[in-house]
This record gives sequence, structure tokens and C-alpha cells, in this order.
Amino acid sequence: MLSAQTSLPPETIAKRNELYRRLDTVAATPLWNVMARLVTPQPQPLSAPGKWEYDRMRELLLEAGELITAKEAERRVLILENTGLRGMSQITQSLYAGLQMILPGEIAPSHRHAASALRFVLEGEGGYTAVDGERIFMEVGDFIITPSWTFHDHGNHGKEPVIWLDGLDVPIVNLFATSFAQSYPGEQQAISRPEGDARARYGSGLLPIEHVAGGSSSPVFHYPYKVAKASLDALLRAGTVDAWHGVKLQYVNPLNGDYAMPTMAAYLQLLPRDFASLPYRSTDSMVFCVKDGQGESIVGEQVISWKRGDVFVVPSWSTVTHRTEGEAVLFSFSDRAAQKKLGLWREEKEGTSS
Ligand code: GTQ
Repeated sequence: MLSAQTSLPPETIAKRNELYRRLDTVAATPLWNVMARLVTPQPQPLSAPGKWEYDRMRELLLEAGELITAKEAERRVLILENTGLRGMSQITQSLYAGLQMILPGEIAPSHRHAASALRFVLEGEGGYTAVDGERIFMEVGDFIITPSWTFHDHGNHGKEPVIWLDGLDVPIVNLFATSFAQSYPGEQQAISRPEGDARARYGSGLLPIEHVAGGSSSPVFHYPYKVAKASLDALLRAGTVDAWHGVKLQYVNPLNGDYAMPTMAAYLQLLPRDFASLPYRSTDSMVFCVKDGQGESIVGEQVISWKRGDVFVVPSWSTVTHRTEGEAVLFSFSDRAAQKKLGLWREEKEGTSS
């Protein structure tokens, strides 16, 4: 390419440069100069492996709590920015993540947006999220979704700060330039359904008679940790340990078995004691959050040691292995749901499971 050009006659080089200059004036550019970085043989993620330590982030959140109310901030969130994407409000090229805190008595006012959001609760009792007329109280380890264009507000009826991890598909929404957002008229949305209503209707293995599924997200928006953990424990006892993932389950829409929301996939995984996973990679950059335990993950060349509350990133197509001594539980999410719908998703498993 460039080396070929150096052996060209000087007048050809001059004519080419003259063409490039005129192309520039009509907002055009030759493909042959950008082809190799445009259509890469393998993923070239801008995101880097990285980690946010919970203890440090928690201190900073508490400090923010003294300086700004949830109401003034609308959402009191510290955005986790990937070192390869500073200034972009992105934890990966397609996803946003942040740590949100609500202090006792505070309200994060009701609003809705085209972006879909997920929450994974890290700390505190008495926090709630209201979605589409139903309010659910959140416990540590619970997974909550607020699907695209559903009104949602948060609050804290407890006595201590409530902190959770937020994951949103904002970069995807903005990639398509499809962002809309609205405030609810009033701080809190009207509650029209009792707590547990969505689970009773859709989330207990039964459905309303002749129910016809509609919409692209799960009507169940609260996935309690104790239910998920009991399944992981049962599967561990049954010996269902995957050599690459340990015991790993995905959060799904009970109406159709698809991911809970159309863009983001989310998972809960148990890594047994003394576990060392086989090398794995996939095209979806993964955001992990440590529910319990400690261990380390090797991401590409980087060793990331982690413990409770820490958040870490595995970029697209980076090989990852996890190691634990004691048992550990990891929450994770990615854009796999969107990639699969677009026919782009790939994975690769190294080694053989015995
Ligand atoms: O809780 O609605 O981290 O709208 C970013 C935007 C959380 C939320 C975020 C949001 C929210």
C-alpha cells in the first residue's frame, strides 16, 4: 500500500495527491487509503480492559452525596468511563455504565427515555424502583430492568444509602440517532398495580389465559437475587459446571425465552471454589460486576484481580479466563442481544472440557 506508493513515478504520486485534494473539496475520500482500518479482519475495540474498585467508587459516591441531591442531579450517578473512550460516557463502544446512589428519603424523579436500562443492586435496603405503575423494593443482588420508554423513578425508604450499577444502551440509541426523553408530570409516577403484580401475571411459570405476547422487553422487571442464586446453587449441586463459564444463567423474558431487553443481555454466574476457567472470547464486550467472593481474571495480557462490588471490562474478542479460590458470584451484561439480532455475534472456546 504505502510502500507500493513510494515506488511510483513522482508525477503519479503528485496526480493522486491532487485528486485527493479535489475529492476533499466535495466531501469524498478514496476507500483504498482507509480500507485496512475500516474493514478489519478481526474486532479492533476502542475499549480497554479495566476495573473500578468498589471501595474507592463508594467513597466518591458518598462524597457526591454531600454535594448534590438526587433531585438536583436527576440521577446521582458516577459514570464509569472506559480508559479507551474517555469523554464519551461509555464503558464499552456500545454501552453505558454508572454507579447510582440514593440516600434515605431521596427521590430520583420519574422520567422515560428511548434507552433501555438495567440495574444490579450492590448495597442498601429500602431502595425501590417504580416501572409502568408498579413499585418494587430492591434487595442486594436483585436485577431490575426499565425497558425503553417506560416511566421509571427511584427512591429510598431505608436508613442507609442504596447503591446500584446502572447499564444503559445509550451509545446504541445515539448511534442510530434515535434518542427521545421525557419527564413525568410530577416527581413520582402514579402507582396503579400492587407490588408483585408483573411477577404474578408473567413470572411464575404461568400466564394469563390466552395471553398474546407483545412488546420487545420482558413484562417482568424485577429478578430477585434469592431466586437466581437458588438456581445457581441447585445447578452446582447437580454438577452442571461449564468449563468456560462455571454455572452461568441468563436473565430472560418469560414470554419467549429471549433476553429481557432487545439490546442488552445480562447474566448471573457462579464460579465454584478452586475454579479455573478455560479461555473464552466473544464479540460482545462484557461488563462484569462482582456480587460476592474474590478472584482474578486474565483479560488479554492484563491480570484483573477483583472482589465484592468491583466492576471490570472484557473488550470484544479479548480472551478471558477466571480464577477463584473460594466460591464467587459474578453479574455481567453486554450487547449480545443486539449483536445476535443483527447476525454479528461470534464466540470462541479454547481447549476442551473434560
Ligand atoms: O436511572 O433513569 O445511570 O436515566 C443514566 C440515565 C440512570 C436512570 C443512569 C438514567 C438513569
